[in-house]
Amino acid sequence: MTETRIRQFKIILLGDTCVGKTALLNRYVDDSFIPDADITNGIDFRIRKVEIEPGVRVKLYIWDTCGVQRYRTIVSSYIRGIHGCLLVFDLSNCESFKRIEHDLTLVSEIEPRAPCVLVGSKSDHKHRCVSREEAEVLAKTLGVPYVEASSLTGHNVKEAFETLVQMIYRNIPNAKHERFAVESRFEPQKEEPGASWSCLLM
Ligand SMILES: Nc1nc2c(ncn2[C@@H]2O[C@H](COP(=O)(O)OP(=O)(O)O)[C@@H](O)[C@H]2O)c(=O)[nH]1
Ligand SMILES: [Mg+2]
Repeated sequence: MTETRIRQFKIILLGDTCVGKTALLNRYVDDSFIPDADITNGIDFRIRKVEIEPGVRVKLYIWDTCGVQRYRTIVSSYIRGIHGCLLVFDLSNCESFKRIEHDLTLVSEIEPRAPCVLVGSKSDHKHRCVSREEAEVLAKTLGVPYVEASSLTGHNVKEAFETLVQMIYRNIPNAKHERFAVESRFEPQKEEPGASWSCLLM
């Protein structure tokens, strides 16, 4: 009988406010899109289980941040202990693209070994201000993969998350032999796929 080992990966979504981080997470976990959903207050938390290769299942703990600069210190504390990061910008918002290096620097200072994936969100948008070429140049400079995705249509959302998951998996020494446990100060109460947990910042 094939042994199914469960690993736990902690992932964080970073990027400016309103770039579509929560929408990416909702699409990935629930396969849903809620137009004009509530703004993330502080930090939210979702879980999804995936099978990354036959017999190897991973439980993803995905932290969603609010993107507001004044929460930088709090967000920094959530970056500690992460295994990977999605750096999200909005293809129709140039300012959000300019912020990417800042977010990557934050991750590199705290978890230098954590792989990151650059995500250009809202690829369905008619009005783009960041071209694919510009984003690919930045990704190459930063040494990270680049994925364009739309939570509205669902295009490439799974690919964005699972590119990162594969990088994390390959990053773990002896990944095929070791059980890999997440170190988290906040364990969720519910553990079924799609479970949510949130921390409201006042
Ligand atoms: N057209 C389009 N709009 C999106 C997409 N993703 C998010 N939005 C919209 O962008 C706004 C901000 O999204 P949200 O996920 O709350 O951004 P967050 O602050 O980064 O979490 C909302 O009005 C969403 O409906 C997308 O893929 N396409
Ligand atoms: Mg949000």
